[in-house]
Amino acid sequence: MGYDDKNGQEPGKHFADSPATAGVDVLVRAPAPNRRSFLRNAGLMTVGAAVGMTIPFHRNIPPGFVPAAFAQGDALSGKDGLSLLNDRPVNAETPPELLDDPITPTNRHFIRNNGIVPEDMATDGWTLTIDGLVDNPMEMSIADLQNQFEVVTMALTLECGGNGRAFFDPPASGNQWTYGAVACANWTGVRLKDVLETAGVQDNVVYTAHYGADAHLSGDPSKLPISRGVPIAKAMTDNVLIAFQMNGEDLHPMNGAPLRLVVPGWPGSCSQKWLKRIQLREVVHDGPKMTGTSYRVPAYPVAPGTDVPEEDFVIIERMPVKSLITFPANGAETGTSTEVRGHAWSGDRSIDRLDISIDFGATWQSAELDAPASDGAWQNWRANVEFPQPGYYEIWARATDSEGEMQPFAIDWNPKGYLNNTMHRVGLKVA
Ligand SMILES: Nc1nc2c(c(=O)[nH]1)N[C@H]1C(S)=C(S)[C@@H](COP(=O)(O)O)O[C@H]1N2
Ligand SMILES: [Mo]
Repeated sequence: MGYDDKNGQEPGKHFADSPATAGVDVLVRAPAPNRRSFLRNAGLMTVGAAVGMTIPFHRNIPPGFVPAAFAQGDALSGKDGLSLLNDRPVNAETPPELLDDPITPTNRHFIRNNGIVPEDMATDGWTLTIDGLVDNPMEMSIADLQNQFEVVTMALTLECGGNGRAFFDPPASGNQWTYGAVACANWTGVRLKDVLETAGVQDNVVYTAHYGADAHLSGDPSKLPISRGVPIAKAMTDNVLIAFQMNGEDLHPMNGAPLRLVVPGWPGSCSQKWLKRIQLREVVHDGPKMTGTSYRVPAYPVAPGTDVPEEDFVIIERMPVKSLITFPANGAETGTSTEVRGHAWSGDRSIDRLDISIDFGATWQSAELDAPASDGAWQNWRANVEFPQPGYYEIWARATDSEGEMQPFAIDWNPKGYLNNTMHRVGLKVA
């Protein structure tokens, strides 16, 4: 489980701030010959394609090793302003103010990898297998999926189960996500439900098991980095997609090209990237990161720092009600009135109201709230606020969902640092 906790990041480091990488072409850069340079995580095919040349001795290159000349930056190529939390595996989040768009552009969609990205992400020749407890096991190309099933486009929110972990006290090990392991892109694909219905779901099925083409960090081909699943009832809902496009283009290599699952409203880990196989099972899936304490929380509230026995952990299903302020940015200077805006979401539910406070929670005003662009999309909101006089203010945002659940002020602590849905606060200097 050591890899699970791997955490060699530089908190808060802004990728775009690095003079070694900003706007510089991958080929002309000579990276510092340190260990990190040799351990960058990117597929050789990706690198090969990026530089347009073959690597004659490629067979000798160990798994996970990326040629030094191409080391830095390729993992985040095509991404804009993301903060790199870890480079092996690649984990990068988006500062809240860069998540301001109603639909998240691909270049601002976070990246959460558990292993080494596949070397071959070509659409041609990619197959998806549906097997296990089905009447007709299937193996389909991406073209087969497109031809045999209705193709739909939906805006869907993906949030990592560990988003907000950085604020746990005592701290929880793992990627120190702050706010930005969440996004809502337009995904195009076919409904998982339609595919499973064609395969014929047998009566005794309880759970799915998802398999991707990425490799374990150790390079050991007998190990998988992650293989999770969902209860069959969730898999059969209308907004779970097998997606081959993101915002109208091929999937970004780091977001699962050429094929992935998108399971909105549940921990992002359910949304297998580089999807190769879905197996239906008569028992809850037990793949890597399904068991133990991975993506699980204690079945009951615990005091911060409690040592909870493993058998008392339960699998996280829907993600809780949450919101984000995307404008103004934390620390911004404004005049005595400003627009405030952001997004709100709640797994498998809709948002009923979004309130904001400028006086540390004493009084609240409700924001204008849009309907979701589709079932499973976050909801955009905005409000105009007036400040009585210049000075330091905080804007707090608090969403309430369709079941009346409201964001808390304090973290509901759990050992692995999941599900932090506390209110987002933005500090402003009002001039
Ligand atoms: N094959 C595979 N799928 C995966 C992962 C992974 O490491 N490998 N990470 C999961 C996790 S933990 C999250 S939060 C989401 C992140 O999706 P993104 O990188 O497109 O933002 O992908 C999920 N799917
Ligand atoms: Mo995640």
